[in-house]
This record gives sequence, structure tokens and C-alpha cells, in this order.
Amino acid sequence: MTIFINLAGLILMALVVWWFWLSHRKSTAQATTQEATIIVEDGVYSPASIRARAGQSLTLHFDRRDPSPCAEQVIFQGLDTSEFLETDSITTLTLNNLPQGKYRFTCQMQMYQGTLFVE
Ligand SMILES: [Cu+2]
Repeated sequence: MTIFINLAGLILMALVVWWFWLSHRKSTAQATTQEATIIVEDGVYSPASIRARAGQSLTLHFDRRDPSPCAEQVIFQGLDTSEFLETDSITTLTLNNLPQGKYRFTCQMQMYQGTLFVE
């Protein structure tokens, strides 16, 4: 009897893990874009993941609403690109001829975190 209960628990756990993994996959599987607006507020970039096409340019408009110095700079790791963002205004940044890969973009303290998928 206990073995059945354990088995049921295990299946339930697997289902929960699978569910979370699937829903997470869904949230990152948006369409590729060449232009996006990212809101910088409350410690998060929204959206925090951007999907772009390799070899093309990507224009990002950073709408900084967080006045704290933490949010003042955005750094694209592995792309040699960074930009200072002005508070309560939109800073436009264009990345040209993107190489394929996965790049993190963060503030200088890495509190704000985002990912750029180039495929
Ligand atoms: Cu920061």
C-alpha cells in the first residue's frame, strides 16, 4: 500500500515539475523581433527575454522608470555593448549584425537581468 502512495507522490511531483517547465518554456518562446521596448522598473526588465534573428539589427527602446542608480546602465555581456539610460525617458539602442547566441543583459550590479536569444 505504501509503495502505491509513494508512487502516486512521485508521479504528482513529476507532473508539477513538468508543468512548471512547460509553462516556463511557453513564456520564453515568443516570436523573433527586430524592435522592442523594454520597461526598466522595480528591479526587472519587462520583457526580460528578447528573441532576435542572427545577422540582422535589433533596436531596443529602454523605458527607464526606476530613478535608482542601479538602473542607470545596461550592459550586454558578450556583445561589447553598454548604454546609459536616462530616467523617465526612452533610450534607444541598436545592435547591428547580431551573431547567433544567447546573451545576458544586466545593469552594472546585475540586479536587473535579461536574456537576448539570437537565432
Ligand atoms: Cu543594478
